[in-house]
This record gives sequence, C-alpha cells and structure tokens, in this order.
Amino acid sequence: MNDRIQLTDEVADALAQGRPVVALESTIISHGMPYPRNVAMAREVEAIVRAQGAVPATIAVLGGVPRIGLSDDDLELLGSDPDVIKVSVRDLPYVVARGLHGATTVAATMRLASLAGVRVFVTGGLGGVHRGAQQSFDVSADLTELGSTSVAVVSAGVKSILDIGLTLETLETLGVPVLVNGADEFPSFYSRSSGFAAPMRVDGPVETAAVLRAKWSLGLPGGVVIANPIPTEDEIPADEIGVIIDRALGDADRLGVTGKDITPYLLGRIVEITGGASLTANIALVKNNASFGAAVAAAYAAG
Ligand code: PSU
Ligand code: MN
Repeated sequence: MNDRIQLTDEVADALAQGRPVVALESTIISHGMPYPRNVAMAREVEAIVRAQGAVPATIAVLGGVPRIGLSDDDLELLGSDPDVIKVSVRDLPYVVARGLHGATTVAATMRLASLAGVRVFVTGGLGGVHRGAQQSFDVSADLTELGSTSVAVVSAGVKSILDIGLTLETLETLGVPVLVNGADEFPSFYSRSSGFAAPMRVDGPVETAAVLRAKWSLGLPGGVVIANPIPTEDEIPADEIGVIIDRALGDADRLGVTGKDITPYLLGRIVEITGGASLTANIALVKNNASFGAAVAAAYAAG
C-alpha cells in the first residue's frame, strides 16, 4: 500500500476482510452543488451506502494528504471552503506538494481508489468530450482514466453539456465497457433518454458484478462505465432540460469560461436557470446511484 495515502481504519479493515467498499468523489461536493445542500447530499449518500451493508469511502486531498474515507467535519470543509481546488489527475502532485485542499474529480478519485484497492465508485455524472471539442480539444481526463484504471464507475450517464455521441465513441476507442442498468437507452443524467442506444444492457447488481469480474479476471485492465438511469419520478424530460443547457452553454461562451471552470460553471448556471429543479434531480440520481453501487460492490465482493 502507498504510504502517502491515508485510509480510515473502517475502510482499511473492510478492504483487508474483503467486505464491500464504495468510493465517492468530492468535486461533486465542492464544485458540483451549492452549500449547504452539497454537504447534506454527501452525508446522505454515505448513509445510503452504509444502509446497504457497504463502507463508504469519500475521497479528497486535505492539507496535501490524499484521504480515503472522511469525517463529517471533512465533508463540511469540502462543501463550504471556497479555496478547495478542483483536482484532476494532473493536479494531484501540486496540491500534495503544497499541502492544499483538493476536491477530486472522477479521474482523480478513480486513481486514488485504485491505489487504495477500491474497485467500485459512485458519482452523479461523468466528464467527457465537450461540445465543440473539435476546436477546443476539451476532452475530460475522466475518459483517459477510464481507459487505464481498473475501477467501475456508477453514474447516471453524461449530461448533454457534453457531446454524448463523441463521448461514447471515445469510450469505445479506449476499450471501456459501457453498461446500462435496466434500460435499452443510454441515459443523459437528468433524463432517462439520450437518443443513443445502450452499448450493453445489464439488469441488476449481480449481472453487473459478473461483467467486472470477467473483465478483470481476463487480465483486461481499465474502467467500466455503469450507467444507472435516473428514476422516472425524478427525471427532467430531455427536451425541457435541453433548452436550458443550450442557454447555459451560450452564457459560458459569452463570458469566455473554458477549461476546468466550464463544468462547474454550467452546473451552477443550470441550477440558477431551473430555480433549483436541476439540483433536486441531481441529488435524487446520486442517491439512486449510491444504492445501486453499494449493491454492485456487495455482489462483486461476494463473487
Ligand atoms: N458532471 C456532473 N457533475 C459533476 C461533474 C461532472 O454532472 O460534479 C464533475 C466530476 O467531478 C467530473 C468533473 O469528474 O466534473 C469533470 O470535469 P472536467 O470536465 O473538467 O474534466
Ligand atoms: Mn476539460
């Protein structure tokens, strides 16, 4: 085990005993949702994971130390301190060297989870190929990481702030299985539909865990995307949210927002335009993913 990475006793014990552990990211807390609902969400998601018999391991860098498993006070700090940096893989050395606080993206959380031996990770939405990437070259490092790091990521698909078609093509190129739980269409975060078929369908945690086991036991390293559609009662129809996303993208363009700031800007702007409705949907889908991800981790551990 890497001695620069700090695990809580609870997480270390669960891993040593082969009990299910679920990694959770922190960019969603610090840069994905407003305070204080972000902190409440983070605590509720941990409680959902526990209620399913798995151990939650929220991951972040605090005072320069990569941490696997956080306290309630740590979650409060991540949710409320405006100086917490958004940390993708390329940022890890800098925040560690300088002793800074960092909230980890999907890419950085996957890498730290993998270094700690955690195989299942739950979030809301993945990064991907941004619209207009043909010009901007803006492709999230989440995709690169999925291509090489052996962690399964449960999400509600990708938002149409991204180019969903190009994101799916890139995942295919990188050799990443894209599973959709219980549906024939790939979901687009707020909506169950996206216009793109599910590359591979699975029904339930046992079938999902079997794919993970098959991949890694074959000696095929790399991540797996597990797309878990938002529940019908919580979804915002694609045509309704589509107009709002287009407006947010237009605002970002006018303000010249680019690079690592674009995703947090768009998420915040969409919450503003929808008067909070998108936040309610976002929280509902993360909780749904936590429940499914804990069941996948349990099925994988039972394997
Ligand atoms: N999509 C969401 N909510 C989020 C993110 C993406 O719906 O909070 C965050 C995740 O942490 C993801 C990151 O890894 O944004 C991607 O950022 P970028 O596009 O800069 O790689
Ligand atoms: Mn980017």
